[in-house]
Amino acid sequence: MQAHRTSKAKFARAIVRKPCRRIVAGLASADLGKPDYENALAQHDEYVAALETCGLQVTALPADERYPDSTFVEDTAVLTSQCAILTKPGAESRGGEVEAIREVVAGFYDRIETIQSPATVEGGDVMRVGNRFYIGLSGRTNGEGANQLIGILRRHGMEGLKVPLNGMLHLKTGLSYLENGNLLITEPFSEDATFRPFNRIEVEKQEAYAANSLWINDTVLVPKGFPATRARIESAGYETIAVDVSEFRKIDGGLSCLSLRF
Ligand code: CIR
Repeated sequence: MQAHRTSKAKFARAIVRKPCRRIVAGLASADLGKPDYENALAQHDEYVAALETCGLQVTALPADERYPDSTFVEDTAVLTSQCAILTKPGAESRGGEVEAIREVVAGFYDRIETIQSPATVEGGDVMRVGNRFYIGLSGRTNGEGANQLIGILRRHGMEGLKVPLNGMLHLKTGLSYLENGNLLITEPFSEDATFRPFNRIEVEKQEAYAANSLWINDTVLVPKGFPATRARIESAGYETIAVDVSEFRKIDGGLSCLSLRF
């Protein structure tokens, strides 16, 4: 693949869901403390404002108290230029979130596909590069899930490629495609031949969280507090907006997880 020849995505819309009070019970891989609900709400507002600054029309769904992690809408669907694919979260407590997003997605897409059990896929494991989708094999996305997703993508004229992960929550925990052939990359992937064709922008170990940055129409949202990564992204020619997502970080959430862009 010639990374620099991939078609450039342009997004017009985003779907987000307000954090619920039960966000304090969200899944967490490390003990970074519980998110503060009020702060999470304020940070979410700031995030939505940043999306709007990038020109997106944002559909904001109400909080859903049934699911503590429901603000991380990215994991519930893979939205492509051809179809929407509803996922099957690997985290049991998150299964019901997909039904809750189906109707919203149906308002924007005619063609809706669904990942079927026992397959599991979470959107955080799916990184789009033009018509190719890199799919992380994680604790949340299994081989059967990747296979089903690849089958669906093929039927719609796109392709998928599996990427084995080693202990990382999601693929996009450690990689973000910034379009124009530029890939933000962390150490576990630096030597991976799969990503050699890209212009790689390395994220230092101590700033690894900032590997989950978000390209939107040529601006890159970067989590607040990671100056080295922000400077590198700016050196690559992008405008950046720093967004404070520290409350979401406590439960392994980042910038990409908080929205579906299309
Ligand atoms: C979870 O463990 O499912 C949530 N606490 C965090 C989900 C983050 N989602 C993402 O990176 N796409």
